[in-house]
Amino acid sequence: MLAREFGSLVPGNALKWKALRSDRGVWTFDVPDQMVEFAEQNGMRVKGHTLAWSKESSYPNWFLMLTRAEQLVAIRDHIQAVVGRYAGRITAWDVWNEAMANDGSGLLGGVSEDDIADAFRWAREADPDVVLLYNDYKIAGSGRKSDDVFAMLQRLVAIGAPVDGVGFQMHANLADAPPSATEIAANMARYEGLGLNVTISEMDVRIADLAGTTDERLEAQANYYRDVVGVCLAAPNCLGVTFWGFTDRYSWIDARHGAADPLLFDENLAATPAYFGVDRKSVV
Ligand code: 9MR
Repeated sequence: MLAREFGSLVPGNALKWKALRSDRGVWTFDVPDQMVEFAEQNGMRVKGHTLAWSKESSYPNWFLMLTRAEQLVAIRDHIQAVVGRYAGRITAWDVWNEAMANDGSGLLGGVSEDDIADAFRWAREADPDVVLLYNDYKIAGSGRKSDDVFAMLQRLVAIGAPVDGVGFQMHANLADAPPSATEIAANMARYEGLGLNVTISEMDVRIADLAGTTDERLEAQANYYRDVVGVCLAAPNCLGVTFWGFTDRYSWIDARHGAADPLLFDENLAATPAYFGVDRKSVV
């Protein structure tokens, strides 16, 4: 199904620190290697996720025991090794994931903009051609966090850090007023003004908490998928759309929020109305 339906693949967890490096000195590349080979055999592109992440729980314990200075050296070594290993095979990387606070208090966890700039430089050195992205949630539409991330990327561009674009995660809950297509289009346009690309990087659309009949909820979901994907298609700087999973059977939403139906294929792998709402040209 992946090969038939999609043109690009993102290992959802297999390239994360915890998966690659659960023990210090041990690298576990077998799963991502298989995924990259699968993609190549099927003519799919691969995006990597993610080289650094401000959330502590995304790192193995041995990393958390290091001093801040040692952690930065470890991040440099990690980026050189992982980006270098897949150079020319992975076409885009999420370099830093979720660095910004939701409440306007700036960067999380003692990370500085210089640290983030360095990570982009190390990734660029390891692969001169790969697309380098900053990735975060609550930044697709308007609002404080969206503005904070934009301002940070503006500063990174101004100092010449090799940032190519930004990923809008797009974990949407239709019962919780997700950003409108108009807002997302305006946000993509301001990034275009900065010379940066955008992607819709982790889209899923929760409808479990929405009022109405099942058919009405599924229709609202299909409309939202269609509208957001349409915004990307119409924006000259939007590189593509990634869905955070393809079947509801394995969505993270089920584990985190209970039963839900956020994706293009249901738990039995049948296409949902949302699948038919998405213009397939956009699934790159
Ligand atoms: O879907 C992912 C889930 O299986 C993992 O347990 C979790 C922790 O690594 O990460 C989930 O994916 C997250 C992504 O890496 C970053 N943005 C938010 C995603 C959903 O939590």
